[in-house]
Order: sequence, then C-alpha cells, then structure tokens
Amino acid sequence: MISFLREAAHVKPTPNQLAWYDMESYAFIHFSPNTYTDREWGLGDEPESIFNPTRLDCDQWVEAIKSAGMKGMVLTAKHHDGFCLWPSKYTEHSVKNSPCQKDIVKEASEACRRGGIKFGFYLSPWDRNSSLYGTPEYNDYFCNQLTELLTNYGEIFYVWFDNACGEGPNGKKQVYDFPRYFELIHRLQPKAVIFNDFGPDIRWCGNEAGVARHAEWAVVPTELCHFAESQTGPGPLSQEGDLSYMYNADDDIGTMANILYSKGLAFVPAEIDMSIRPGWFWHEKEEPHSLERLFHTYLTSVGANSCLNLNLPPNREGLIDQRDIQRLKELGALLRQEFSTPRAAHVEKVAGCPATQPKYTITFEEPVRAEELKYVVLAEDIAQGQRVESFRITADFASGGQYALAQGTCIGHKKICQLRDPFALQNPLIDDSTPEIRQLTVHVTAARDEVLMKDILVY
Ligand code: FUL
Repeated sequence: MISFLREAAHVKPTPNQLAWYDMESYAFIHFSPNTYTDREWGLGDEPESIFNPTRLDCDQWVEAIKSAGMKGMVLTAKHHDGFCLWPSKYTEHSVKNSPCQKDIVKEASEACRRGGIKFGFYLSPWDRNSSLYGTPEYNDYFCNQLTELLTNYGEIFYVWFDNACGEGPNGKKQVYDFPRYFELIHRLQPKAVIFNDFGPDIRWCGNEAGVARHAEWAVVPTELCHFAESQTGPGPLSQEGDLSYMYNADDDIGTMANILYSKGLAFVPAEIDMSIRPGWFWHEKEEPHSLERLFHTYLTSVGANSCLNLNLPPNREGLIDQRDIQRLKELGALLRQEFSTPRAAHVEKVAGCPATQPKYTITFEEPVRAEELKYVVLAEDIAQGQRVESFRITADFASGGQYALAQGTCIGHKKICQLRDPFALQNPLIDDSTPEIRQLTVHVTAARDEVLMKDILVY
C-alpha cells in the first residue's frame, strides 16, 4: 500500500504541462455564425453570407485578454456548425464565402504574437455541416483541417477538443479517431498541450460554472483519462473492485479512496472553462458576470490547482463588447491590488517533523493584526509530483495561543487560501483585544510522500 502511494506521489507532468500551468489563465474566444443567429449550437445550414464582422479587430481582443492578466487565446476555429474561421481548402462552409473575406485564424494568431500572448484553437469534432460526418472519411477530413491549422499559423500552445455530439438517437454516429488526431499534433506541434475530456494532457473539470472540486488532483486514474499514459502500477485494491463507473462530473476523482482501486495513475490537471457571460457566444441581451463572481472564479480555478479558460465572445462587429472590456479591466486591477506584493516574512521548515507531515513557520518582519491578513498562497514543487492530501494554517500568538485560519485538501501548482473576502460585508469577527500576530504555521497533516513545497506567500 505505502509503495503505491509513493508511486502516486512521483507521477510527474511533462514540460508542456508545466508551461501550461504557469500560464494560469487564458481566454476562449467563441465566434461563428451563432454570433449572428443568437444561437449556442448552430444547425450547420446557416448561409455563409450572415457572417459579417464589419469592424473586426483582433488586437482589441488581445488587449482585453491582457488587461485581465491572461496569457493566451483559444479561438473556436470551427464550432459544431462546421463553419471555418479560416479559408480551409476542404470545405466551402467558411469565411472564404462570407462577406468578411478575412482569415480570422491568421488575424487572431498574428495579433497574439504582436501582443506577446500564446495562441491555440478549438476544432470541434462534432460537425453539423460536413456531409462526411458519420463516415470513416470524416476522420480524414478532420485531420486535413487539423493539418492546415497546425502548419499555417505559427506556434500553437493548445488544441482543445470536446466530445460533444448532439445528433440524437437516430442521428449520424461518428467514431472520432482521437489517437490519430493526437499523433498529428505531436508531430506538427510538439509543444502543444491537448485538452480532451479523457486526457491526454488536460481534462475538463466537469462543469461550466467556474469551480474546481474540493480536492482537484492532477494525478488521476487512467480509468477516467484513458488517453493519458499510466505512470504507476495498479493500486492495492484494483483486484477487489473497479473504477469503471468514474465520470468527469463525479466529485471525487483523484482522492485517496479512489486511487487505491485504480489500475494506474496519470498526470492530467483540470481546466476550468467558463464564459464571462451566461452564453459562450455573444447575445445582445446578456451582461457580463459581476466582478465578484469573476474574482471568486479565479480563486476556485487558478487558486485550486487548475487553469482558467475564460470565454470572451466577440460581438457582431467583430469586437469584444465594451461591457466585457470594462469588467476585464476591473478584474485585472483587483488581481493586481490583491496579489502584487506579498507581505515581508521569513519562512522556515520546522526541524524534526515527519517528512509527510512537515510544519512551516512564517514569521513577519512586523507584527500584523488578524484583519490585515488576506490570503495565504501555497505551491508544491509540482514538477516532482503532487503529494499533499491535507493541511491546516494557524495564527500563532506571542502569548502561546493559536487561532485556526484555514484548512484545505490538496495544494498542487497553487492553492489560494482566502482569509478575507474583499466583497464581504462582514469579515471574520474582530475586536480590540485580538492580539497581534507575529507568526503563522502551515501544517501539512497528510501527504503521499515527502512534501516538497515551492512557495509559501502571505498577502
Ligand atoms: C462544449 C460546447 O458544446 C459548447 O458549445 C462550448 O463550445 C463549450 C466550451 O464546449 O462542448
């Protein structure tokens, strides 16, 4: 049993996954004929003539993305309606037959490069326009389109695939040849990470509401992420039962009880995808979510061992809506306000603690009052694997007393423990007798192997 936990603790990310983690947040851009028909899922028979962004400006998209501190763009090169935002050789259903006449993939990728952010794309496997859909030839068609996107637009950091297919019980059934798509991406863009519900590199978190699980492990059973490579042997209970029930909307995936039943574990972190508005595409009547909602989404994604893919839908003119621009600026300003300068402190590992239950003291240069402490940010050295199962944080008073500040489950790439909420009307109760705090203790209460902390910061 213990040797299996040790194996679990040594499941490691690839350099591409580490580079992805460090981006922390990037933006989805959903743009298609749906923008003009007010739909979310196009039917595939929309005339190309309706796609007419008269003021298309991808530099404006990039500015909006950067204003909220996001580091990349993921463009819907083709959504379920099959309409291509680039003039593909393999279909007539694209920008080339629209009044727009622009290669939007080119415009967007070049704007990203000018603005110093990364570029990736979403190519929907479900295609309601292609007459080949439902036949083996569709996979050739799909690979041809992938090849165009992977070879003509510079470096691609991300290829995003879903498994959507809403053809209904009597509709066409397409068997997607994902291994073939992955092989093509590895060959043509070796630095790209691939998103898919079942791996290989990044998985879906299971909701579109912007929240990670209570314990969002990057080390997960291959029963869920069967496209990822297993890095361990079977768990000690793998003969006693199985994880075939496991689904990506389940609440527990990488937790201890589950991994013991697994046939093997892989490194596949979660992406949290959410739109800035209720819909993925632009609809005139929709408003962006509140600043409070977006800030909390940041804490429950970037601050919960995941990356955030926040969707910004261009409007019919081809511009990000001014209401969204305003909200993104507010978000960027709030993130800078809350997280730019950590409090001056000295972090020390307490000698003599067990390797899987270490304690770290954080001693402030100047004593602080409880109400001045806002966040504790923890990070494991994720390149070596993910290990921490649970931790607690206390404030230590000079008088010898302790005050519980936060508790949590896993840490991983980044865990933000929020002590005060900038939007709360009433934060933790305080009174004049609350002593000043000179020191905090971070106590890891369970881990799978020796804990390797990378950062402990207080804001
Ligand atoms: C889903 C799609 O069905 C939605 O339309 C949207 O694109 C979302 C990001 O992915 O699979």
